[in-house]
Amino acid sequence: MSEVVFPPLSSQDESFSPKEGWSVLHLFCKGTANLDFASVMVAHKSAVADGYQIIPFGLLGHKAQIGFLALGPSFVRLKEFQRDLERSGLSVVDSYVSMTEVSEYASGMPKDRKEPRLHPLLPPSGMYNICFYGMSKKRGEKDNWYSLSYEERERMMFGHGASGRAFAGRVVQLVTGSTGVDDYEWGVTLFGARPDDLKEVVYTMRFDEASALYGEFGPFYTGVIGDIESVLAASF
Ligand code: 76R
Repeated sequence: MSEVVFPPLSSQDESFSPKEGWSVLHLFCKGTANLDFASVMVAHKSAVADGYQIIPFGLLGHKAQIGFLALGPSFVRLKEFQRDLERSGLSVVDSYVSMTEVSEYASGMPKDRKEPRLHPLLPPSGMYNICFYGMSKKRGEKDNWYSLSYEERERMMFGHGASGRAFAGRVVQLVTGSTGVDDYEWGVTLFGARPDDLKEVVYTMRFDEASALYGEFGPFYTGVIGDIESVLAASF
């Protein structure tokens, strides 16, 4: 039998980048006794120098101390960023893997509105409160989103978009697709001008048909975004 030869793992190999959009990794970490701030900063700087966006945030509560939203072309480079953080003495206690996408209900949007969905510039200016959670649409015996017609789903998603737009200037959503790659179907990252904007938008949407009947949610993480030095200083 001939031996299978694997290529070296490389972030330049485009087979590890989505054909459309970016790779996304949310990392939720705690500090270990070996935590080295300088080396976390080098990890951050080196990913940014490679053209990746890294958004650091200090997390509130017991689930984790510091979080990073990392996005860019290659899953390999995101993996290396994770490795660099772990070598710096951070322990990853939770995470989420996803990809940017244009929702099928937004596929009719003009190109200039789709482009920022695929390649967003984050965080949105003035919105430094962040929350994250996984979300799926229910596949129950009675309420099964995936057995509805496209027209019915589209009608509900238009309703969802309309109630979302009432939060223009206060909340921006980043919905990244994760069906088949992580535990939920989407990662929902919300950026809010004020912490209560996050609470209000999620509460309001609980009444949208699409969420009231079909929304299923994972654990929530909430934090505050800042530059890497101040987020480290606030977290440890
Ligand atoms: O992209 C667009 O702006 C078009 C309209 C739109 C789509 C297609 C939109 C707008 N969303 C879309 C898709 Mn949303 N969103 C959530 C949550 O649903 C909940 O109950 C809570 C989680 C919030 C708070 C929120 C906010 N949205 C989606 C999808 C993917 C569905 C699919 O593709 O099948 C999910 C899972 C989801 C969840 N949404 C908006 C908002 C807000 C504030 C808007 C206004 C536009 C914006 O700020 O980007």
